[in-house]
Amino acid sequence: MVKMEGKVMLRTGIDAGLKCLRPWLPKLIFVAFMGIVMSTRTWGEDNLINASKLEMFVDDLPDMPRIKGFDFEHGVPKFHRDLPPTPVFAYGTSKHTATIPGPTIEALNNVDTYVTWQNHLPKKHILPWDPTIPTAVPANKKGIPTVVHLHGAIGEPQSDGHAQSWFTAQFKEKGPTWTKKQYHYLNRQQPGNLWYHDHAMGLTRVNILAGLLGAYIIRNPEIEAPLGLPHGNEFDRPLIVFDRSFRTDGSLFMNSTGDNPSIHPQWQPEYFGDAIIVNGKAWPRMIVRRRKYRFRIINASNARFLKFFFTNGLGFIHVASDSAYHERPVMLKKFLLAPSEIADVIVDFSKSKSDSVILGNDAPYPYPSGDPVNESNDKVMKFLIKEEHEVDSGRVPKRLIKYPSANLSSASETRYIAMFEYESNTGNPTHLYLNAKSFEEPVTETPKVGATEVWNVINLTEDNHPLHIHLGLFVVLDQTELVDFDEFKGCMTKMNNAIKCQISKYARGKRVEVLAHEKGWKNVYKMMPGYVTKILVRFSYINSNASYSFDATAEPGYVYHCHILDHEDNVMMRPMKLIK
Ligand SMILES: *[C@@H]1O[C@H](CO)[C@@H](O)[C@H](O)[C@H]1NC(C)=O
Ligand SMILES: *[C@@H]1O[C@H](CO)[C@@H](O)[C@H](O)[C@H]1NC(C)=O
Ligand SMILES: *[C@@H]1O[C@H](CO)[C@@H](O)[C@H](O)[C@H]1NC(C)=O
Ligand SMILES: *[C@@H]1O[C@H](CO)[C@@H](O)[C@H](O)[C@H]1NC(C)=O
Ligand SMILES: *[C@@H]1O[C@H](CO)[C@@H](O)[C@H](O)[C@H]1NC(C)=O
Ligand SMILES: *[C@@H]1O[C@H](CO)[C@@H](O)[C@H](O)[C@H]1NC(C)=O
Ligand SMILES: CC(=O)N[C@H]1CO[C@H](CO)[C@@H](O)[C@@H]1O
Ligand SMILES: [Cu+2]
Repeated sequence: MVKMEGKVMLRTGIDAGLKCLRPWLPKLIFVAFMGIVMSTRTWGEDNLINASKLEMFVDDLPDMPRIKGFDFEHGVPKFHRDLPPTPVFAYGTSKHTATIPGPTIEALNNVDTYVTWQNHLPKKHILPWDPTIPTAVPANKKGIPTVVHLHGAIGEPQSDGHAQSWFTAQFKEKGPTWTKKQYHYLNRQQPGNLWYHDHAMGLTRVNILAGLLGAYIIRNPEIEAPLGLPHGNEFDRPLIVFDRSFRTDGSLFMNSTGDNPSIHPQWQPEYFGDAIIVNGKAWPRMIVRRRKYRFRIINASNARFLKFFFTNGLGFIHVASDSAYHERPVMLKKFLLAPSEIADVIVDFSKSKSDSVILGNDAPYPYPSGDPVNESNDKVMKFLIKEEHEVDSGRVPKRLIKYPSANLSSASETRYIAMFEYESNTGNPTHLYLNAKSFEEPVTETPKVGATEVWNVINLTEDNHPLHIHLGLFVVLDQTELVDFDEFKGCMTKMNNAIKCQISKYARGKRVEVLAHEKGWKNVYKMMPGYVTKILVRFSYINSNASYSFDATAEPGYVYHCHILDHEDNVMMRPMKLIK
């Protein structure tokens, strides 16, 4: 069942020797299995684990198997030494090798990857979901719809994992835009960090919460090897961070009662778990050598923002953000990661004055105006640093990779994207829309292939929404506070037209600088409440002047959406269709 041609060649990633193998490197083809590890449980609220009773830093940080061809010993997932095994949905190449997060897929620039994503999920979900929000429901009501999106990919629409391209087990039932079984990832884009995850209409938050996510790395040894960054499986590690709550029997807990149950029986506007999980373990520990490491940190939380720092003052050297390298490394003591944002950092443990250090988090939740962190969610993981000093082969060059800078005068179109949140008369959120439009309304964003566009994202809500655009990459130009906000919001609520509401009259408040480590090309960015964020979106490669190697105008097109999964599902998401 598992066909993995090219596995040996893909084994060591950035090996200089890889270069000469490339001409005959075959494509990587494999079948990904989405399955469940144990039986289902009830959705009740009794017997919740108080996560602060779990001792921290007792489990070793796992490294997910890499789809490159070595075996991984694997049992039923346990999120903590003192928790019973947890039923999850997991990706893997077989039921026995499935892990949460799923295996890390390593791809090479210009080497195509073909994946047949098979659905082996059970008939019933292990988490509560809500049929009153626009949701993929198979006609025979049997099986769990799923579809896989490769976040950060510049690829064909047929393999993009459109929310309506879902399918159930054995492809028995399919969503309206389903096109094919075998997805084709072109990997022509710049080297960087992507991740794959479920994207089924109305089920993304629960399918990802259940475990359907994993890392995907595109490498380009010719460009990356000369940088000399720490590399190899020991020193170059994905850290996939998310928060989860558990019952005493080990099962995942998600509230089955909505905060507005007469309208939406289950949906809540944000999921927060009270245990912080890294690579599938709650507050793990990792023994490190006294040298540099590279961590590709993916925030795979539904709604929790994370603000990372080291308790002993150790810094991070940011080398890339989302799927693209920075031009120059950026030194930071602290940084904020929204859901689905990726920080690629170098940490030099030889600079540590102590022999252990905790990676902490102090982002309030919901971000930015929610509760402060407490002593359980203010910690992420612990590093135990070996005593011996050693010669460090890894380095951080002064210059990384330069891509074309944002050129505002090349923009051919200006769009206004307003974020709305609606409330019931009890003041609880009922749904969120982009441009006051449901997902079903006809497509309004139709960029030309190769175009550069200005999108003014107007956040009329109280939350910070991480906006993600499929296919396109963008640069954040500026963030300007809206003055006389209530007046402007009143007009927008009535007319939903930023120009008629004279946005230029209101967008003249405080300007917030874009931080150095967020100035490069991104695919998710935090849209501040009460601000207009101007981004320059590019619908072409940044690493070459070639036009897309696929037909980006094909059906079913793409989407753009808020990456707080609970918002995306209800339905802060709109279609996007490229045109010629
Ligand atoms: C969990 O335990 C901690 C410390 O023992 C306590 O402060 C906290 O209130 C408890 N939380 C709940 C929800 O019971
Ligand atoms: C921290 O907050 C979470 C969620 O609000 C709660 O469940 C947990 O018990 C708190 N922990 C402590 C130690 O107070
Ligand atoms: C579940 O949500 C309901 C409605 O918002 C709330 O009343 C209840 O306290 C929540 N339960 C837990 C365990 O958080
Ligand atoms: C992860 O993303 C969520 C949702 O945007 C965000 O609330 C949380 O702070 C992020 N966590 C980290 C560690 O970046
Ligand atoms: C910016 O775009 C304009 C219009 O396409 C072009 O004339 C100009 O050369 C570009 N500037 C740079 C620095 O690339
Ligand atoms: C793209 O074209 C520009 C202008 O002709 C050139 O300066 C640049 O080097 C090219 N970029 C790549 C990646 O080939
Ligand atoms: C109505 C509303 O949500 N206003 C918020 C807009 O954003 C500012 C800045 O974060 C908040 O202070 C307002 O409460
Ligand atoms: Cu949102």
